[in-house]
Amino acid sequence: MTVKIVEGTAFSWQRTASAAPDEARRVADIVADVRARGDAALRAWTAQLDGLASAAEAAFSLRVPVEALEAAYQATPAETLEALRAAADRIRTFHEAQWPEDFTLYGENGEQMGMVWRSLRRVGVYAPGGRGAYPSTVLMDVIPAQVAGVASIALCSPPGPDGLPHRDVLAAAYLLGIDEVYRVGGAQAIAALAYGTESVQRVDKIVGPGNLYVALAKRQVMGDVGIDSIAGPSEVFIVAGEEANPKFVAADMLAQAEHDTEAGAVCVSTSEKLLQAVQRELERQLADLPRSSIAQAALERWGALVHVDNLEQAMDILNEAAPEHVELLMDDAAAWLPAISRAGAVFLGHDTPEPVGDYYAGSNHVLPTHGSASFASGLGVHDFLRRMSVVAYNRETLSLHAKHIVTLARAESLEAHARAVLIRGEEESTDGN
Ligand code: HSO
Ligand code: ZN
Repeated sequence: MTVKIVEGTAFSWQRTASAAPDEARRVADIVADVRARGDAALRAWTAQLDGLASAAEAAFSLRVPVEALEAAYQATPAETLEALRAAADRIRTFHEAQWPEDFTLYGENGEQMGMVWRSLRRVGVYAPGGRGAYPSTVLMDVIPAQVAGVASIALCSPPGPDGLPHRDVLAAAYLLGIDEVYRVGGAQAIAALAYGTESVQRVDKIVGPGNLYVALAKRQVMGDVGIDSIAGPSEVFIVAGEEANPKFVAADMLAQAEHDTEAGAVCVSTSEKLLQAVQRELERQLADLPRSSIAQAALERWGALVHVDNLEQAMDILNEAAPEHVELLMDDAAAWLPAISRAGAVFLGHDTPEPVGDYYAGSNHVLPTHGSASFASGLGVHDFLRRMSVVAYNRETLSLHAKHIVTLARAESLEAHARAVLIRGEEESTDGN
């Protein structure tokens, strides 16, 4: 396998997800069934798709008992728990710094206009099973919600062969104090969170990555409930200075590529010599990588080594691609930050490999993929808050503003709007003005 070296002028990276009409129809059926039949539908789909219950066990509880959460926690290696706890502390600190400020403007006629922030009341977190069952993602989804003051958090995750979600997912939930966990996955979980069933109370917003069925279901329920984003396969875009270490570049490309056969990894450089060295390093490091077949498939489809004439051209290609992760493996990395306008997260310098952000720095690893960094940002405290505007007038302010308000109301043929203002001018003021 060789990742080809291409010229920047010939390179484009359009990572749009392909339409999946058949799957979308299946998902629509599942969502409709959960809306119509509630728990009975959840059990039926869970039995069918996750092989959880035989007919005799058809009444299994959808909620995971707290004892099972505790048992998962106890069964998790101490060093894993210690690392999760340390990561959780750092993620909490980073997210606490994100709380936005309320503000009030005082107008010159005595009016007040402000903006206040309020927490969402109830949030659903989806944690994938199988190969994507990452406890680190549970931390990334739950902690911002907790920091934002969300009072009620439910977690859904598909059951494995033992009838329970992945042990480490349960352990991470328990560590964060989450005790409302359902062994339900896929489109049926998203439908349950969006519309509610007998067992699962509906939520205001759903966050968390998932497979194609989860992504399609999120798209279908969006609007009836808030959703974070539709996460696609992970991707990294590396800008390597001539001084970059090819071993580091290759290692960082593989760290993305091992996620998924659709993951993406690109390195752009002005040095053809460096790109050739990266090419050789990729081969060498792939050889003994446990997930080499996944990484190799990803590199074949979405891997590229791009030669550019100058770094300005590199930045143009980067901003056009709007990738999830950017690494600047350059001596003067920070100096190039102002040139980057469209990326999920940026990692500066030779010693900031992206896994630092996946696990430990404290920044969130739920980030916009597939070019959606052109309009979206990574998950954070804001995603669990709402803004409310607040306005306060007194009688004098109202009389001073009445003329324009009445004019605009009548221009829109809304006479009652005009009268709601005018009627106050005819009454004695009760507020001392
Ligand atoms: N790189 C993934 C997150 C992740 N990595 C989880 C390891 N575990 C998407 O940002
Ligand atoms: Zn990762």
